[in-house]
Amino acid sequence: GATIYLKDYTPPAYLVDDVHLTFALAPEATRVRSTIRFRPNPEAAGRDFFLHGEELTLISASIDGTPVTPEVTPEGLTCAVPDAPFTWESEVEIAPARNTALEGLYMSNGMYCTQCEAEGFRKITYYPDRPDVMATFTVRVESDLPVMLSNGNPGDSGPGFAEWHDPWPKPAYLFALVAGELVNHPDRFTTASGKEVELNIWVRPGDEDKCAFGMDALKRSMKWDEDVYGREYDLDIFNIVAVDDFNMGAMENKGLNVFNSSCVLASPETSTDMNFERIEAIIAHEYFHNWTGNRITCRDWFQLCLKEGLTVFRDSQFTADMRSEPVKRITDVIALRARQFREDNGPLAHPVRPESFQEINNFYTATVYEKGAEVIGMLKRLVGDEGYATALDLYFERHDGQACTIEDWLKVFEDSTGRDLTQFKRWYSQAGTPRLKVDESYADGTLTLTFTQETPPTPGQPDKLAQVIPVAVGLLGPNGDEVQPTTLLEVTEAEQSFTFTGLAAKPVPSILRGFSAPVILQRETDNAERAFLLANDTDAFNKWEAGRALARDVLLRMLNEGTRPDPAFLGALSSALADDSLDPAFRALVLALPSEDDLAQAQVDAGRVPDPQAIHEARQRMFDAMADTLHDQLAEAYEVYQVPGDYTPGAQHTAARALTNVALSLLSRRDGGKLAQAQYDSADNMTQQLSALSSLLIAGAGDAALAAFEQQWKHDRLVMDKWFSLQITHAKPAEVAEVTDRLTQHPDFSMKNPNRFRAVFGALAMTPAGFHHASGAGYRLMADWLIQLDALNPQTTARMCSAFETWRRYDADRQQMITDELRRIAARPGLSRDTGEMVGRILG
Ligand code: B3K
Ligand code: ZN
Repeated sequence: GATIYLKDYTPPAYLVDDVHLTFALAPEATRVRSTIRFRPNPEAAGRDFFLHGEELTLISASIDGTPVTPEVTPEGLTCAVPDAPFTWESEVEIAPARNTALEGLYMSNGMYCTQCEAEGFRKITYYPDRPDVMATFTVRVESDLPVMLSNGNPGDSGPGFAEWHDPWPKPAYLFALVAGELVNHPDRFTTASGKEVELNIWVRPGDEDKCAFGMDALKRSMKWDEDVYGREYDLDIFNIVAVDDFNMGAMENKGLNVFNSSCVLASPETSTDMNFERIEAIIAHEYFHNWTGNRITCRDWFQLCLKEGLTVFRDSQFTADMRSEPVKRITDVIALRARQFREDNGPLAHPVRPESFQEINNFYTATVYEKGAEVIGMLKRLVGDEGYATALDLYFERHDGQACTIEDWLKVFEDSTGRDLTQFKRWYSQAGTPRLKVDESYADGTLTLTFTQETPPTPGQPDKLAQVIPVAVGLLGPNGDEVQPTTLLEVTEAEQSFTFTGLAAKPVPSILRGFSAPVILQRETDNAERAFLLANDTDAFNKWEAGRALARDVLLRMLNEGTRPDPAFLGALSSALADDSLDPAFRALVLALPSEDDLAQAQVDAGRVPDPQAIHEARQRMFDAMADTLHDQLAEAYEVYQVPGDYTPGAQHTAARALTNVALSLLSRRDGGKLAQAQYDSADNMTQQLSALSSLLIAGAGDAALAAFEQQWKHDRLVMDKWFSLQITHAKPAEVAEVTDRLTQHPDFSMKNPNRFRAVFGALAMTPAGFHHASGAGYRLMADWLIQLDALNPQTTARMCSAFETWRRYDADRQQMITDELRRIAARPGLSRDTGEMVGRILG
């Protein structure tokens, strides 16, 4: 495919004042009529007129009322046009019922819906489909369906039609249309300045009882954005729609957010605590985009992190405020390491602001989103909370209504704080995770910390320059008291020292508190010191981090030296578990061992070739040792932290359930599943039911419960997704591929529904000992199905190719098997650009 470069950006030849669209909906033959007022862009004089358009049948076109015959290619059309303002009209035909790619206008369970970001609008009509062309939209939808929605405020409506007008200029990627037999959960919100806003969550009949939590999360988000960022909502109505067939989580279309139903529908009976927290975060994320994304959008797709990094950062702040700040930070870092560090360490590594792409949908990545958010967190740490608040006010004031770049974003911080961000900007252009080594020396009351930074080469970037790394440090005295509260060091050089003077004794440093920068910290230390920090650190993140490093070290020694589970580690866990002053959620996190994938990467970092089976077994042995050693404490915690009364999804009850369910999973290794069966039988919410089922599977006593679960929930697609996943993640490594294969033959398996496909093949990819089993059966099965899915849905296929991104970690046999499969995919005739680009990059 053709590669597109950031350096080649040119402004659009023609700008759009306004757009009128009429949709005559029909599954096989929808007619779309557009009337678009163009004017030449003075900044791009003399350039040719081009409209994007793909998979459209052009019926007619005219300019200022005179029919024209444009030159049409598979990518779009060109046409001779006046060098003055003119009105373009066209009519095209499209077939939403045949759109299985779920991009553009498509159908899901009889309902029409759209997904336009990044470049889906060109599958709806001919248009300059680029984010720096912003226009007001007026939309008329015609059908006999009862509910017809689009962006903005409602206009006229009557039998067979509905009109919408969006007064805020927007790029085409924020366009949306929904029509179907939907029912709504209504509510209202009054903004700080007294504007009344009508709120709706639209769902399929039968799902009305799963909207209340999402609605409450929406109202809390609206209030929070007013309180914390001074941002009010700007239309008379805000609609959310739940759709079953959706390629990702949700979409921030102006005034009409479209959600994967898994990211909005919630009820205690069908959703786990984790589902509730995720739904709350995604509702907030999409709502926050109204200012960071919609009112201020991106000039081009290379600037994607401008809206995504900032909006992820904002939704993390929101969750931290709604729930527990330390728990949110720890879980964010676990996810960052699992997804973004993994990406940065492999063939798909790319900068937060990529410089080239073939298919932009392949760059909605952990790097753009999560590292993009980390970069903003660092900026905030460097300029301080007030500096950040002032800069954001200036950003909204200066750039409202514009399509912006990272340069615009950084200039706002430079102008409002006076800080030079030239070096900081490298965080946007250099890929890879910096390794930050720290050496310490102590003499005569002075501690010297010497930092050395180095970022390994990544594809296309052999050499890296030093970055500015904010390092939050605190010092603990030998008795555990804090002798130096958290202070921020700014490491700007390849090697740089800092001193702390006037110390009474050699302290224990706590470095990179709060995970103040997305780097890999390398420090010579021992497990006694790690245990000391786990017991004494006042920084919750580093306290957890010490326990995590301890666990990793102990597991690696079991793997590499054949040692038994370390009693000192078990003792440290026991102390943490016994500490009632600690949040139960924190204790649950301490009891969770590093993942198999984490340990594989740790092996690679230590210069070894990971053995997925051995890693799996070491972890199982450690869990067994925990079950034996901590038995009485676990049994007690299981009793003490049971949540009485009705289910509520708040942080406190969630935390208690997290602890009791970790305890249950460990206890179930020794009681044949007795306790888990009791919990299963009495569960009145999905968190308790699913944890019990998972523990029964751990105990090897889950068959009856699995069958009962299926019987109980076979009518509920979202719950059944869990049922599919759980069987794969709990299968024995040698049986994982077989179980996966068997589940694809289940009557409820469908490739057309991305949630179900991910429930099965995402689970396979996330079960390393099974996926990487020496037989190669996991690889083959994955490749077989990705090839089939690509013909229907390139976007979801391409995303799932990242299952193979770690192939270079493994032994020669596995490398051979994986690359054979990747080449088999690549050789497939008619392979999509999306998958072709991913497979090409992974093979390198
Ligand atoms: N902006 C959308 C993602 C669109 C993905 C296109 N492949 C959701 C979000 O980040 O809020
Ligand atoms: Zn987003």
